[in-house]
Amino acid sequence: TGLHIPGFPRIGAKRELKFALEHYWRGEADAEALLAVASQLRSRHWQLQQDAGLDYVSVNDFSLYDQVLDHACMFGLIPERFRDGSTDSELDNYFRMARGRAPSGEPVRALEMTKWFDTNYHYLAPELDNNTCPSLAPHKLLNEIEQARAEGFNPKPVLIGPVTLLWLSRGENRLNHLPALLEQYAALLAQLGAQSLEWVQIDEPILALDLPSQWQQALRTAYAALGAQSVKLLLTTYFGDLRDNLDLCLGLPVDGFHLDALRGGQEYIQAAKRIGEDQVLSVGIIDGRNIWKTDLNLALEHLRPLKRALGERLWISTSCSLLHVPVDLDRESKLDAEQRSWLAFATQKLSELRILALGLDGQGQEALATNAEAVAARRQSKRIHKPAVAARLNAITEADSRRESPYPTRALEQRNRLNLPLLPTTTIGSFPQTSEIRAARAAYRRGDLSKPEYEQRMLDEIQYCVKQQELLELDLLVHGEAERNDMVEYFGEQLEGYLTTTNGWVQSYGSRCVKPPVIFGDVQRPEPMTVRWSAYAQSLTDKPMKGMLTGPVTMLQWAFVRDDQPRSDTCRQIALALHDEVCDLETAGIAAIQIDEPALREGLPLRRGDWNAYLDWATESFRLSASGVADNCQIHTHMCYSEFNDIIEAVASLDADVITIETSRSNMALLDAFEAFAYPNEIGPGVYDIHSPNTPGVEEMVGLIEKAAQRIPADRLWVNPDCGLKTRQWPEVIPALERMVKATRILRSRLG
Ligand code: THG
Ligand code: ZN
Repeated sequence: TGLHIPGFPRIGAKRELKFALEHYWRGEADAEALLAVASQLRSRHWQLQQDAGLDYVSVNDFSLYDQVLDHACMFGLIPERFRDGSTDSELDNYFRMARGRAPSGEPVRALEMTKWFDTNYHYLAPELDNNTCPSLAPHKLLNEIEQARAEGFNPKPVLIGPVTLLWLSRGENRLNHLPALLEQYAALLAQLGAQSLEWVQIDEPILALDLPSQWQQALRTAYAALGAQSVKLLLTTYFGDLRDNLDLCLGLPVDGFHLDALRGGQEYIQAAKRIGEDQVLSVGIIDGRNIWKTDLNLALEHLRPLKRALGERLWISTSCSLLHVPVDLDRESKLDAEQRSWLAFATQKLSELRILALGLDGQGQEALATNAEAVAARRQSKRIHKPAVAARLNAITEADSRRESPYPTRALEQRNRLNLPLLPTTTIGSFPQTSEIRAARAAYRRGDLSKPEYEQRMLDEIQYCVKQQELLELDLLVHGEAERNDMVEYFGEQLEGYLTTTNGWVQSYGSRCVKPPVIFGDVQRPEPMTVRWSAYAQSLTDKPMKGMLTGPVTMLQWAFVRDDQPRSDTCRQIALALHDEVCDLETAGIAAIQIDEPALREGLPLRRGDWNAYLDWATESFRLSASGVADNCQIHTHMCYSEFNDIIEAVASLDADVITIETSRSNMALLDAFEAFAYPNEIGPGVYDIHSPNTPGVEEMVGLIEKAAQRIPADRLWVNPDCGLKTRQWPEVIPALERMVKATRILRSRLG
């Protein structure tokens, strides 16, 4: 039985790669130091795979920034602006493509960053145009293979397949580049074959998507060309079932297939019956997208018949690359024994693979018995099921997710209460997370700062933040969120049914990581979470203070979610907990409450046919959280980097009184969807891009607001930046907001 994984996390159990990268970018370490850390991480991760008894170690799953960018570089898909006149080293040019800057050289527009399928990982989209001319530069891959061999490992290189690579790229008529790209892939595979490598894993995850027929044809063309190479190809799919692409996939002339046995339903069983006698089937039966310990005995029940049918042609694997889970559960010192017994991170999943292989050979009885106990204990744990939560969920009625009156009625009451001017100004919620704030939090975590001292510092930060907003003469204020580490983790720490980790980092993009909390049981709010901070902030000012919450869909989407009930039920439970918080904020005198849902769109299923079912429960959950308040309480929501055209009805069905969105980068083009749909409620299109260090001048903002006012009636228009300000510095934020307020005043006098 072949044992392997499609990929391992590269950030390091202690985020060594993150720190090495950031040292290098700051000029505190040289390239040699960075590359040494990278090399050590690869060795360590290969050693873990070999120690677990895997037959192959994955090579080229490592990346200094992003694996898609690595492929763009390997195949010469490098836009003009990174090719000419640069004196950068190859390494620095790579970082310029990723970040728009490098320790040396001029700044330049980076490649666009976007979501990797439905994960929380972001990749860099290659850009293709008429000047694109694929060429092969495989030294990174070849060096890593050489390193693995020199260190005594058996490498299985991992490649993104040519059709998926084109699909993920930007540019018109991308398929026109396929023939030229295939020549380079063929040349690469020939080189790998000449090195007497046995297997190459070639990933085509787009097989889990709805594919236009020309893209299906492209896959046939591609593998007709590549399948004839001497090196064996393991065509790898993940993240979903293949449905209408299953026949296509199994018909491709490759030497093996990897299927996702978690999200792919029973398709791996069909595949086992249909593959050829000289083809292998890699069954991804351990979840690469979640952190639950696998029920190994159940997995063995599924695998045994396949083993009888396929013998050595059955391979066992994780469903997808382990990039999406934290590295090592052993680094979690604060979890109790029971919680620990439920979980498996990347390193533990390697051991699970080993036990499965032993089990298929009739061995490993002790480990299997221990696993059975752990799985049963989780199922029966008293900490998971809370009858009160179930009862409340069952009692939900249609009215619970509906505001008392429709928007026009609410708007009048809110106008009377809030007494805001035309084009009210506000911000998205967070203000700079200064190094002082982060240092205070770290000291508190270490025990060097007492809880009262820490909380006093946060209150002082809030006071400062409110003062600044008053000086700026903004209209609807926020408290600035100094007390929050992350918009999801912060609430996960306070809700029952969630656990949070101390080191469970997962790469989000480049050197940036998040620690997704784990939803293990019924969710309940033991006590108010934000009320004292918001009430304190409100006590400092006569202007209205906006309460600030993370919405149920985002709380779900950016967490590891329990696998023992539908996600929709878990989402509704979170919504009910947030509902209570919203009501408590209202009782505390907060007149406007923002419930952020940046992850609403990225939660969309990969297949369009599944969208409506998701959007129904997702939008219902939002409304459930928002609908407990009186008409005169104004509900806001915020979404970032969303393409709204295809989900505008769902966005409208949230029925938020005000939505703030990112639009400045698209020069208000995003508003087209809202105009075409005649979006009925209030909108705050962001007038400046907070992700860019240079903010536009007053005239530019006036132009953007005017543009917005051509599409949305001015009495339903707000003025705000396009996202939270926590990544910026106060010296940038103050002048930017000053200009924003000035621009608003100019327009008020023109329109009013
Ligand atoms: N929170 C969570 N998930 C997210 C985002 C978020 N997913 C999507 C998007 N935002 C991802 N963007 C980021 C942006 C910044 C960082 C991570 C993801 C980041 N992380 C710090 C780092 O890696 O240094 C973490 C530092 C810390 O918390 O101590 O800067 O906003 N849940
Ligand atoms: Zn945002």
